[in-house]
Amino acid sequence: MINPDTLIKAIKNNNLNFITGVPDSLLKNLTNRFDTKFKRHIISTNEGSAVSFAIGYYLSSKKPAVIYLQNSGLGNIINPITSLAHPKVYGIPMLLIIGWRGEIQGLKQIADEPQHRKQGLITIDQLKLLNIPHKIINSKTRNINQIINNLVKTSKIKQCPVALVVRKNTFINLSKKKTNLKKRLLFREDVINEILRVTNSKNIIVSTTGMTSRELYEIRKKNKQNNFMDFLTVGGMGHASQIAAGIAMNKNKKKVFCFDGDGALLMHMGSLGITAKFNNLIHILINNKAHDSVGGQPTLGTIFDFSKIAKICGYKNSILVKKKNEIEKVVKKALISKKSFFIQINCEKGFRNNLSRPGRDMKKRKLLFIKNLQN
Ligand SMILES: Cc1ncc(C[n+]2csc(CCOP(=O)(O)OP(=O)(O)O)c2C)c(N)n1
Repeated sequence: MINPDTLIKAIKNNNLNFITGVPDSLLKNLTNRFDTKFKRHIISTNEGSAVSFAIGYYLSSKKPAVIYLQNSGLGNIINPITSLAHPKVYGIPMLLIIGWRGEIQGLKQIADEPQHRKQGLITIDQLKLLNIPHKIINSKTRNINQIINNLVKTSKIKQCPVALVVRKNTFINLSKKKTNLKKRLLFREDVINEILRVTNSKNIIVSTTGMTSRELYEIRKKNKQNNFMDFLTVGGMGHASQIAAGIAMNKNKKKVFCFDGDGALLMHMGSLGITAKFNNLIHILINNKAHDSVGGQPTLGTIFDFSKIAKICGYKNSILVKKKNEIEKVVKKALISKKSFFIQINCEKGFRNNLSRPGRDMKKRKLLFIKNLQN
């Protein structure tokens, strides 16, 4: 395996000193080093925004920035890359570091979650289509220095984005930190448990990407409750609330919950103004102030009061909850309210390490969801 500091050194040897991006579990052993290794490291809210920041950085420093992302973030960067950074437009040098979920080895795709199947399959073709010169590395790659030197050189000569594509288990973990679920603290799983105590099988729940959906699935299983009215937004991070809004618009006699995350909400925060329009929508933001599902990197949730933002965006009711014993009361209030409702619940980051994963047949889940929604 590669020591993440070897790659960081290679990047710095090329005089690249600014790094930004959105965290990813596959890259976490690398990205968790950035705060101490780079003078400037900004955790962005969206991969497309990170690329745009990099454009501004280049224009004002003449130096390429480094942007890290999971390959699912390619969807978010395609617009600023194609319409701005591509050599057919401005031609902006930058180095992308992309974690390759659902990677292809030889002719086979390694097993990964359903949301990574298609994205994993097309990642390299997408880079080719975007004319992004790239290099794939894995745990056995030895000539990291040379690879980075060549990529940066190409980026500067061709005035274009270049990419380093990283396979699973490439970097060793230099962090000694262990997450410790201290009993008396409030975690996301406790929050979901509390909410489910007051909801019933007629309520629709749309849950966000990452551990929220896994925990919802797990709690349903443990409580032997059916989960046919739960829509798990396993991919498309940041879009759960709009899915909930689409359902709420058509099912206006039913209460539709969105279980959102701070990282996810921040990714497309403008949509708050749309969700706020639906009076049967209960938007619950579980704010653990981190990208907990992919390594616990901090988000702007550390400083934002989302309940105030939601109010400004048009939610008729918006409440901040900090204690476990307040959750039930507030959710009950939301269930009888005739106006749109936003609830921010603050909690700690951390999750059990024996969480199971939702089944893999997403089409079957979709059909069950649609069928149950009609009743
Ligand atoms: C477009 C995109 N970028 C990055 C990811 C990787 N990813 C999955 S979950 C997650 C963290 C989500 O953070 P938050 O919404 O705060 O929820 P938490 O994990 O803290 O519960 C990230 C970055 C992704 N799935 N999609």
